[in-house]
Amino acid sequence: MFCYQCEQTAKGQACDKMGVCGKAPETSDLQDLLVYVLRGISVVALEGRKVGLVNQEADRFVAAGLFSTLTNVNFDNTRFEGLIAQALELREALKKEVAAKGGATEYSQPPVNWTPAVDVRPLAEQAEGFGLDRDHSDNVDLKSLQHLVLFGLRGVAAYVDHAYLLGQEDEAVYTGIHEGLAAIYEDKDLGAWVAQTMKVGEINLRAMELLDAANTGTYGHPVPTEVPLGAKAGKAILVSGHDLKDLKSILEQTEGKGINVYTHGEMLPCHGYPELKKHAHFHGHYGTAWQNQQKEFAAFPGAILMTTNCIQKPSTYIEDIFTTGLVGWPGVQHVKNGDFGPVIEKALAMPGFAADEDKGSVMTGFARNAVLGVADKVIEAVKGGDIRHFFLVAGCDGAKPGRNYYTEFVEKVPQDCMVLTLACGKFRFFDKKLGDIGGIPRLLDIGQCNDAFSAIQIAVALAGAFECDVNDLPLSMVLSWYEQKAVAILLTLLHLGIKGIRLGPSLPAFITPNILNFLVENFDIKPISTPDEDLKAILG
Ligand code: FS2
Ligand code: SF4
Repeated sequence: MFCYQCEQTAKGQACDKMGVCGKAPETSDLQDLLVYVLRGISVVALEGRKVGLVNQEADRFVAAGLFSTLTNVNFDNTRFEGLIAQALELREALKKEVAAKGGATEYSQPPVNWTPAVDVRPLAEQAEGFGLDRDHSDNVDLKSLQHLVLFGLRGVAAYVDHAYLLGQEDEAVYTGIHEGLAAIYEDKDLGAWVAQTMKVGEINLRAMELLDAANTGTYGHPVPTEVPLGAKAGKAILVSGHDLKDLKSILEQTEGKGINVYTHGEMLPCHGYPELKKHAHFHGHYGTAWQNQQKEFAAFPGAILMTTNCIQKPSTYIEDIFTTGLVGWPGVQHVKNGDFGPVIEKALAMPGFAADEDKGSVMTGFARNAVLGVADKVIEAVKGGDIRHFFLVAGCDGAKPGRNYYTEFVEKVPQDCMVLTLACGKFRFFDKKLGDIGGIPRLLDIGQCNDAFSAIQIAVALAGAFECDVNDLPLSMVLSWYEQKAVAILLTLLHLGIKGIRLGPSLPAFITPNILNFLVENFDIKPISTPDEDLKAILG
């Protein structure tokens, strides 16, 4: 195995024996093989487009397949074997369709022609030769950009898949994914690869826009909402991951059954959506970020549903946790999306909370509509000097040390500055009482990592109001990354020309010193230092 796609990669270099996330070598190899076959599908899909053929099933499959390989989504080899078999079938069918339309009949790109050897060796063994360390090029900088594209596309694919499940798609995004996957079979120089990374940022912006339309179009625009952190006596279901549709199904299917539904991790902002919050038994939020789940899930007295990343190895609660959609862990019961009977039965059989627990509350629901609804007030406060600066402290949480920076940073942000946040990194400070400026809360939770589009819209609208460039706003971005959605978001911010981003807790292992220099020179990206130094540098 060779995997270096996330922030916690072994020794800051690569996981080559066992994933720090718990990914077994065979799983990693199968994921690489799946991506290899997906590249083949993408090559054929692009050939198809030349003759007017678009196969939606193949497009959607490539996105779902890529999302499956994102960090902490699926650890189940059987599922990957199934996906690879499905990918091979789709690829062959697509080749025939393209040929029938008068397109290519032969391909030189190896993944279009690869088939498993007909022998007794398990697929996982045959998958060994497809690791990213053997990838593409002897030029480490080219390789770095190629992997930046691939990992960014994994993030894009996550947004695409979420949006598709709620009926939002754009063929141009699928075409962009195919182009990114097929690009390694073209003769591109460094400049062309840089352009390809920006293209990933561009299609990701569209993918995030689709997801925003999907979520707000289906469940309404989030409104500021107080969310209890304690529990209500009674049976309980905990929903984690990011998927709003799964949560809605759970809420509908538990209606009148005496079960209270709780969110975990990135599901917290779901409490702000009118069509979700209207369910009286949608009680509150339990626990913190993904990396604390082993402790938090073990103490939860009800059933747990994992709708997307980030799943970790279940311990004592293995019988109480369920996966759905693309998530998988060997030995964990997997239920089809929307088919949550087993989860409900489990919750009813479990003790639930014996008594009410009051642990205070937090606010969420400050997505673009809510924030822009008070834009006049905000602009006035900036012009009047009451708000000096905005900080977007956003991104992933994670287990590695160094992330206390973000807690300390928010604690030290001066009283006349606002903190906007999104994604699971907020659990480092989400329950801090930061007060308000003229009635506007100083800490505004925009939503999940999936809501980065909302933050971008807020920034763009503020720039419009102040008639300046986003880079000239009194706004600084202090981001934390862990997995590949963060990579996609970063590429979108760069595509939009955003400069001066501070990134931590450590820089990606797949970025070479030359590529880092390029990013520093062109986008003024900075690694985080200490909260004091960074605040001093920003506020001058
Ligand atoms: Fe957090 Fe994990 Fe949201 Fe990332 S729950 S780090 O993969 O998707 O953000
Ligand atoms: Fe290692 Fe991260 Fe890859 Fe898991 S996803 S194997 S922790 S680099």
